[in-house]
Amino acid sequence: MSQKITVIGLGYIGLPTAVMFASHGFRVHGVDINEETVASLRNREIHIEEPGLEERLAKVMDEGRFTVGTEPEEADAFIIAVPSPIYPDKSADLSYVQTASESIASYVRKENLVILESTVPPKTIETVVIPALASTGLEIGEELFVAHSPERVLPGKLFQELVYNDRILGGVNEESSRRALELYRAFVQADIRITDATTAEMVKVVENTYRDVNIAFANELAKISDQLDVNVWEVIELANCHPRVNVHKPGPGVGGHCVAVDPWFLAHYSPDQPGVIETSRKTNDSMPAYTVERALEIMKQQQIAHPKIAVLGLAFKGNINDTRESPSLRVIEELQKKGIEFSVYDPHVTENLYLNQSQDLIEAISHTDLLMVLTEHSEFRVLNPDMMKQYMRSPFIMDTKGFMPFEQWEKSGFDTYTLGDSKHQKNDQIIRAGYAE
Ligand code: SAJ
Repeated sequence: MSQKITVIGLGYIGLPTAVMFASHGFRVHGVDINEETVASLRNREIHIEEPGLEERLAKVMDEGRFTVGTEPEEADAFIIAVPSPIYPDKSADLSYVQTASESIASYVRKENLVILESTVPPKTIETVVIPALASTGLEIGEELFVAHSPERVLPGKLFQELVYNDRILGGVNEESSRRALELYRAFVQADIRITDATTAEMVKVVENTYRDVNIAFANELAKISDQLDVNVWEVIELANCHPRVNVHKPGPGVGGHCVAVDPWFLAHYSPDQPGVIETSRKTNDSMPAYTVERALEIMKQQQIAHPKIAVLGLAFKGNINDTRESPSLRVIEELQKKGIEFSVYDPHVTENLYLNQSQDLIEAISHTDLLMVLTEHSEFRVLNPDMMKQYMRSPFIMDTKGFMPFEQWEKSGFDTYTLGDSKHQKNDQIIRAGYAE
């Protein structure tokens, strides 16, 4: 009989991970508290956009290797992959991790393995997960094995990264790490590095904090460049020619449920208040308002008294439909606060979140004065500027992600702008940087 895994939480990480194990010889039972999610999964419909997920899900369900429900089932291993958001005061909300850990306690048996995949503040296993399993009466590390195995995968590339990214595993003792390693070897083809649970918790948070601090640096450079009349994209591209420099890209802010959230799990421990982590968070959070300010300056320079802005992109990054913590939502809030007329279009976000959101590009851009590109969707790169110009009231475009082929837009008569380039240099003078992976 093959081994069985119960996965708690069928979201962006839990569902693909469950499907991955099911495709590698395990019987998997997926659990979600959301009945609608469970019902749609039973119909093989997925609620998240991830290449390859739908096909794989259908296959493992047809083979009877993957079942879903709202209640856990007994298994050899339990994987917890639930959200770990922050409260408005920026402290960690571990209620989902706690509830999930408690929910499996009555199904856990001797010799089982419990793995936490959710990103959490250091010491969560010790202070939340283990206490929640106390009711099992099992001795942790001897009869019940517990480990942290933080997910490190990028939405949109999940099925590659699950296999080929190195994985960090931190058990509460060596035997827990060893058992977790055996499990993940089923599909991980990269290095699996073993450490203790608290170090693993911290490593994961450090990775996203590194990214946030680096992006904040790039955003600060963009603001400085606007004052110095230099082009930040050129500055970063040239600085990154140095073999030991890797400045990330500026943009309208940092979104998603990871990079914009996880740094807070560390910032609270910093003896310097505010330390560099908190300051970086604040810099990145200041970018949506800065973006709107820049857009309005451009409109003023162009003597457009009552501009209408087309917001292109609601997702927090390119080619996905995820709007969680998206800077676009904050940009729209700013526009609303300032009473600026706008429309919204995102080819990946098929549900209308705003009254003035349209699923039709032409309708969204008609009679607008400025295209404000906030997300690097591939669809935007191949827009036809001649066609866009026909429907717009004025030919202005602001690309906050530095990825649009401006030469083409300029040929079609557009004035092109980005962040961190107030002098508005023409494309032939600058080097356009590729998007940092
Ligand atoms: N961004 C910039 N400038 C950049 C890079 C990104 O402004 O140079 C913005 C993006 O537009 C986006 C935000 O940052 O709004 C976050 O995007 P991301 O691609 O950095 O991160 P996520 O949230 O999609 O995924 C991250 C990844 N972490 C790292 O790369 C260290 C991923 O590996 C993690 O699994 C994921 O967080 C997670 O779940 O923790």
